[in-house]
Amino acid sequence: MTIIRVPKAWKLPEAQVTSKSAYVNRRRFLKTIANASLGAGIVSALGCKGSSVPENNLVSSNQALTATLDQPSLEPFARNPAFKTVDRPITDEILAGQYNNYYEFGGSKSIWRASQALPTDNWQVTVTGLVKNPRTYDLDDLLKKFPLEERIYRLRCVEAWSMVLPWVGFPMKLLMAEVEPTDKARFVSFTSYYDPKISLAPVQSLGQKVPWPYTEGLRLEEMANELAFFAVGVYGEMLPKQYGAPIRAVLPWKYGFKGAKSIVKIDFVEQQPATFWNTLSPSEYGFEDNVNPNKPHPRWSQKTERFIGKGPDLSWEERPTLPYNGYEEYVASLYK
Ligand SMILES: Nc1nc2c(c(=O)[nH]1)N[C@H]1C(S)=C(S)[C@@H](COP(=O)(O)O)O[C@H]1N2
Ligand SMILES: [Mo]
Repeated sequence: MTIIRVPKAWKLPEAQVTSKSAYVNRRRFLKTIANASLGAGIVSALGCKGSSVPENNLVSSNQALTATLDQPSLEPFARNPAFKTVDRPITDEILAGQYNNYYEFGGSKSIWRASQALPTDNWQVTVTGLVKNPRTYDLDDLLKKFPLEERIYRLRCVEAWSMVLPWVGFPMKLLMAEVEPTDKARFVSFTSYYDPKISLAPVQSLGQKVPWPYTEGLRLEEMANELAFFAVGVYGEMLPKQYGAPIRAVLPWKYGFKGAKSIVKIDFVEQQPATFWNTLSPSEYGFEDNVNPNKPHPRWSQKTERFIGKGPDLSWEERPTLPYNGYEEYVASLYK
């Protein structure tokens, strides 16, 4: 594992609870230093396919980047008291906005620029398959129909880095109540937007045959869990494109790859659906993978993670991986 260590001691945040106003202030601060070059560097240790290729120009803060993060506010929304805080601070917006996985736009973390090609106007999400009320929703329908709430969740990538993000969205179970899956439905499949014309040249590390579009899936009991969330925003505003605008799945007890971005189709099915990473490499990316320190990835340990949320200088702290990413009380019963 090759990592450039950024020499900055980890300090506990001023407060465990980062209030909305605190991060909004932080955000203003970050925007005022938007032109400062932060000059540090970090190397992606693994990559979903285990490469140790250095990330180029990862740490930067410039106007083009902050412009991508400047989105319409989603307020008013409730702040769900159950998810107001976790045991670590919210990741800086400028950092999180330039450290993304979105393979449609390239195989590095620095896809924020390329992902701006994603066309999000007049977005529609089709809910289909084994449901009583199939329907195609405009994004506005979804925003009007479901009360928005903010939830601060840990995010743990299978590559062993982690962040904390303040999502805005609605629980998946509310959509289920609307569309009413039939008794036959046992799984759900999410399909991400895909257009080979706007995506980058094929990511070489993925090999020859890549099963686009990106798909992911859940058992229906997982989808109905309290934690399962559709995010339409982050940091109080609509999702920037690099996060998977305008709607993506967030499943905080599972590895990040389960959270399909830029969803265009939600399909209720009887059989376990094929998924992108599972099709590419079934032994490395299981359909039902949950964050689990005791189940190593075939090519690396999952015992610890690199929490890269400390600040815009990209310093990070190695922390023990939590079973179910710290959400055991909500989800352990699903896996008895
Ligand atoms: N469509 C699509 N969704 C995706 C991915 C992707 O490459 N394409 N990457 C996944 C992975 S591996 C992770 S860790 C998260 C990253 O989300 P973030 O960039 O918002 O932190 O998105 C997931 N959803
Ligand atoms: Mo990931």
